[in-house]
Amino acid sequence: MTHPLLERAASRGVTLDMHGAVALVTLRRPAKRNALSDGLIEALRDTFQNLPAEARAAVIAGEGDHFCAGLDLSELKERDAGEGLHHSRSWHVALDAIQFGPVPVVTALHGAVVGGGLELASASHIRVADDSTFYALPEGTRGIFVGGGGSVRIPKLIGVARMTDMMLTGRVYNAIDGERLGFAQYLVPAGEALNKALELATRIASNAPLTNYALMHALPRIAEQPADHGLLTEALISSIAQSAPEAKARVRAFLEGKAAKVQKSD
Ligand code: 1HE
Repeated sequence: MTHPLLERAASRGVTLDMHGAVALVTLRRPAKRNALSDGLIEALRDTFQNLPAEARAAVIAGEGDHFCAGLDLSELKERDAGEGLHHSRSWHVALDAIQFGPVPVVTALHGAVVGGGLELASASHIRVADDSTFYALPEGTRGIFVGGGGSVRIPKLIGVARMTDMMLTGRVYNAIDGERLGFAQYLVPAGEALNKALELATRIASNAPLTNYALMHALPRIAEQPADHGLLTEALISSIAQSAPEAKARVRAFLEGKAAKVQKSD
């Protein structure tokens, strides 16, 4: 039986469909370019906090011509400082549920990936963009600031200077430049992002779960630790990962000539 919170999420515009071990999570508000209302943000949170146990990886996609137009500006009303703080924190909870949830997440990008839509994409682990994708942070020109974790996550992808430029000048990056700068790790022809994201997620789903866990939960924290702390954390997490029976079996399979070799890429 479906979890009641997943049913509520679907009624609010976030659906979940299993493709084998991959949970496909789709924003379904195309008439409003998947603008993120409070209801949609709560639905994303509930979905990622209640993924089916059989999910080993996830994909986020957007219905219609655009991935996501960011914050639902029609809900941007006068908030006092405390209300603004809690609104921003509610985005942090939802996007943390994606970045630090149970499984790696791939986003399939197309069309507008702007404002909060870019913040959402930045919380995932791999971004696949198609040729129609464009990236912008219109907050700067709308007199507001990022509030969904963008100031923490986006500089890690493209650097502080480029994010500052985007917000000060309203600069828009196209799909080719976006991949070159680090927004997306993959660039595919228009209409192909979802297929590529599902293909990658299926591959990720076959990894040893502890390796995926280490990549999601340990690597970003190690990268922020002082070097000597990071090296100790690395030693701890790598010793945990290699001790799993699955790791032993995979290494044995290679040594016995039963596992794939690393192939030179095209
Ligand atoms: C919206 C939104 C929205 C569209 N909130 N309703 N984000 C922005 O500043 C981006 C604003 N949106 C746009 O620039 C454009 O809509 C798009 C480039 C994304 C798409 O253009 P287009 O021509 O395909 O669609 P449209 O005709 O502009 O929009 C279709 C409808 O969606 C229209 O409503 P309608 O009732 O007139 O049909 C739009 O009003 C509506 N719509 N985007 C509300 N964002 C945690 S802090 C994060 C802060 C931010 O994200 S700020 C950036 C907000």
